[in-house]
Amino acid sequence: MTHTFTSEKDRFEAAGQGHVFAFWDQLEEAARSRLLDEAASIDLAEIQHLVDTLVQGSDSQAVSLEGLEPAPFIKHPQHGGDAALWAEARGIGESALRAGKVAAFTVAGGQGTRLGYYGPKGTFPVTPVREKPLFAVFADKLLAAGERYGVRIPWFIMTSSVNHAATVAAFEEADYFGLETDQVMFFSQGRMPAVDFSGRILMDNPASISMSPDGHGGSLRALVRSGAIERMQQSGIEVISYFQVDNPLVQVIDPAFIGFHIREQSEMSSKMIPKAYPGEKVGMFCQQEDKMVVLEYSDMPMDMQEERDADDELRYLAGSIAIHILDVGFVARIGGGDAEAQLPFHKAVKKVKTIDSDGNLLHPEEPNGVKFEMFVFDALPFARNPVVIETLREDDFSPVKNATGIDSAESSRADQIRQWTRWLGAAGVDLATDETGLPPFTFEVGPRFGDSEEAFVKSWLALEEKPAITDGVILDKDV
Ligand code: UD2
Repeated sequence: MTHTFTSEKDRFEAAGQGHVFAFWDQLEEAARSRLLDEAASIDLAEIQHLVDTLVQGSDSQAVSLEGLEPAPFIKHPQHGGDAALWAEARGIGESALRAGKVAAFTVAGGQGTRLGYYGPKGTFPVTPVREKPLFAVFADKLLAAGERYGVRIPWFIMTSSVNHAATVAAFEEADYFGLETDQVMFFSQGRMPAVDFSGRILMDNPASISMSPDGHGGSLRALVRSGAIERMQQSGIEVISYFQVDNPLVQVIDPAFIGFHIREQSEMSSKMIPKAYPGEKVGMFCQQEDKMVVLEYSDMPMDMQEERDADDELRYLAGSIAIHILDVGFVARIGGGDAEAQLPFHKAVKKVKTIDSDGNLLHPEEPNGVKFEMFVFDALPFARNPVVIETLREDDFSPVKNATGIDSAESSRADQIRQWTRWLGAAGVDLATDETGLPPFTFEVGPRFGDSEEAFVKSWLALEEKPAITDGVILDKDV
């Protein structure tokens, strides 16, 4: 260890970051070894470059708007899209599913601080009656799709060092939510150190660097580094259905989406929803110099977000809801470190708990540091034939991000009930609702009873005794 310590200390001192080892003499053996591991994982040249460009550079965070145009997208049949084309895409996707070429992938490494919930976000209870956690909802959707297509769909879950052990423990405790143990693979994403505004690496405590997850864009590197991509290649998986951990409405397996991706020989495809209002806080799909890009709402001036076309529709209409299809070969290339296709880092200015030069803990009241994150949608400009398809918000997107109000547990529960109410209506059962489509009571439908209107209607019609839909009713396969 002495040799490693000497070489690491030299490396950090040469980069002006020698303070990382300031308390070395006072540390126990185990703490020294952990600190050395943390230090060794840091690419100091990369940090210096990020400090020069993002923290101290005059161009920091400036995003070019030059040549920006709205991106084209494939319209949903309910909004004038070509129904025959969608049916064809669905057929292609279903064939890929039956052939076992599709895996599901959830990014679940985030810290979930806005929600004020300190377990892994996937364990947050979301369904209205049984209060099933997000992971259970996704597992049921995978079971439903697996039964439909006669396959066992593998599920890859990216965690971070903050929640890896707790995530695995939650699956073990819940018997993998009905999935088989070897159907699920967990891996932890990479980390990046936080720096102060002068570029000094911040220490979390005398024995540890302040490190945080490297963003959902880190998933591409992590998929490769963890061996997940190799495992997919060995088992004949060709496409990955990517979604975030916070969205119980997501169609975790959507055959039409998969089909469009394959039909267009795309390397990365995405879903959009029309923005509800100009300032809605989602990224926007745009075209720039013939490349597909996503621009965060904070990077586009409000007057551009408010521009309208001749039909009085928002020009920058296509909101990103972070649902993608990724080609396994594409992830292998980008995540494997293709020098021509590096995802950029973005900076986030935050309050970072840290220590002073005597090792005393500081709890800053104002932002004192910068964290670095990659975003997965920054892979789009490197993808061949990126395709964007429209989806219906009410059938794909109702994230749980905040404790109350918009995008909260409450709004998401209501959106789930509205969806099941619409499906009941399609099956001929009209519930009395308010003007938003919400009945005055709570009930629940499990994905294995119905994970789409079509599947729901089929299950409902097959019921010999149809229950009255009242408060607390549960419709599910084994209920
Ligand atoms: C993201 C998008 C936004 C919109 C919205 C839809 C960005 C910058 N913005 O906003 O445009 O599409 O989602 O819901 O992406 N995660 C990790 N590791 C990390 C960081 C995040 O796995 O290091 C996961 C996290 O667990 C979650 C997802 O990525 O599943 C989204 O993270 P977020 O909550 O930070 O994204 P948000 O709401 O700012």
